[in-house]
Amino acid sequence: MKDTILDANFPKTADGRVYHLGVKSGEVANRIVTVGSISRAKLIATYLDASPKPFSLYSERGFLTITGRYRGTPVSVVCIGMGGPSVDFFIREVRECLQGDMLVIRFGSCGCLTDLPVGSLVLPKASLAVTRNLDFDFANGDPWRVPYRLSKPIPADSDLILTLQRALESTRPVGASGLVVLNTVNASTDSFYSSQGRQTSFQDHNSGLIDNLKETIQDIATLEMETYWIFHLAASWRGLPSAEPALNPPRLSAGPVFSSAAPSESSHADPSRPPPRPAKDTVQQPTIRAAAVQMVFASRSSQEFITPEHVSLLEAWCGQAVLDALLAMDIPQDRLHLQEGSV
Ligand code: R1P
Repeated sequence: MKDTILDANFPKTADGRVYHLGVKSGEVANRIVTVGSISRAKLIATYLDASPKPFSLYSERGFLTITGRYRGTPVSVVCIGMGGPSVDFFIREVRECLQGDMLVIRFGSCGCLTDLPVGSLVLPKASLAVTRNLDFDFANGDPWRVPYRLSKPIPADSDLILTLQRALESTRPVGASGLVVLNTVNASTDSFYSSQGRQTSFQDHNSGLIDNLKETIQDIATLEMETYWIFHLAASWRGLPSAEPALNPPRLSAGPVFSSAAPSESSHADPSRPPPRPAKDTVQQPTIRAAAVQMVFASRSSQEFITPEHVSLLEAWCGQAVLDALLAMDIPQDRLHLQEGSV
């Protein structure tokens, strides 16, 4: 750490750089694709306009942010590494640097529980979390507790999914026959191993986990480690604190605070949850809208694993499609932070 940090609550440098991503206001766009690997981020960045030269910052904590223009529109590619805690840094710190709406597409890899072939592209309609129950006695077994917990699913933004599907079909390379799959459910886990049902030298009590997931979660298809946490934070965010004004004076009529559809009350009613906050009738709050496209790298049923050549083909195809989809999503001018020409 080189710079003095001013605030222990939301640590930032004197010039407003957030502590882990290292970016500040003006260096992140409202339209964002997030990935787990540096090479995937750099590949997507090759599609950005050459001029002006994209801004790039590799933070001391290993987050890479590349912000440029795609066909004239500001877009950011953010590489966050792996797992829910990285998502938490990413969403909260980028949100802190942004005004207006935030559109996030996660472009990542996954394992598949169904018979979809490797190389399939899955756009999950929802995601749930599978987390290790830390109170379970993993060393000795525990008759009183379950070793893994399943959360309620959180839906993706349906407009963003459809836009992404269209973009994938219109950028499909000649001869590429990969499936684009909708209407499945994803599970994001807190381990690549234990909570994904892999058998290792640890006593993980997970031999029945995948069968249990298939039995209890309708339409479950993919396992990875980040999507749920993005959807969860997107759906949990209630806009700016009421003391702060929205980006611009109200222009739109009051509507639902979230664009992501809330889970249906009948299927996910939670009596302990407070009633929804009434929409503010004077200010249209900004939103976080999120979706994901997941490349099936591993089939957990056939044990097949994708080849490096196939990964290259998919990354080139999807990399362009996610940018096209972000561009096709409308964000009103008064809900944009980085305007065209400002990067
Ligand atoms: C595990 O190998 C990693 O790959 C998947 C998982 O979610 C986890 O992050 O995603 P990425 O390909 O985006 O990293």
